[in-house]
Amino acid sequence: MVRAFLAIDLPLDLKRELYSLSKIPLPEGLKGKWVEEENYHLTLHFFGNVPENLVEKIARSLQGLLRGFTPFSLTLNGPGFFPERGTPRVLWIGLKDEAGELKEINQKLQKSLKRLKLERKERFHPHITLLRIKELRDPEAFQDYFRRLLDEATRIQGKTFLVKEVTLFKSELTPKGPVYSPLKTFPFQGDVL
Ligand code: 2AM
Repeated sequence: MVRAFLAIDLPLDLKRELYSLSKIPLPEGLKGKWVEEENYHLTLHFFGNVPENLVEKIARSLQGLLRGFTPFSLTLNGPGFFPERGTPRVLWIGLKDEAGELKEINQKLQKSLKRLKLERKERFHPHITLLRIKELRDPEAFQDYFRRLLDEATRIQGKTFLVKEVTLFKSELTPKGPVYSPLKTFPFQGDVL
């Protein structure tokens, strides 16, 4: 079995900037794990554990659905968290998909998942996970922390980056954290403007 997900990897300088947000100290009563700098990505779909022979099928289908896309840019938006109600579990930075390319990829992906009889996801909210919250004992301290994060993130909000490819990753869970390695990369066609 392979734990697989489809994602957009990010430029190194952007990863460095995102990681700088991790320097804000977590308040007492908020315990979490900041995503490792090299691991930031924008998940397009999490396949979960799939048999090896299905990975090849998925890759062929992705090749087909991603054909025709040309490089496009995305813009960093502000931070947010999931779930919106109740105890926050995941803290992230959102993305503006101004040209609607992510939406289009997602629509094609959902059709392809249906054809492959794989589980689909109704809602797609483009984000880059920053912190996975393990324990939150003081909601007010979280609000303060989040306000500080909103403030700090204005530095990087509005930054754009070019998406030139999409990658099918393998995720291996180790005691030191997840290790992501590319299984297959799908470069977009055409010249970069
Ligand atoms: P995330 O973008 O919200 O962090 C690799 O593990 C990626 O797949 C993670 O970044 C995570 O999404 C997503 N992922 C991991 N486990 C998942 C699950 N059980 N359901 C949905 N997505 C998951």
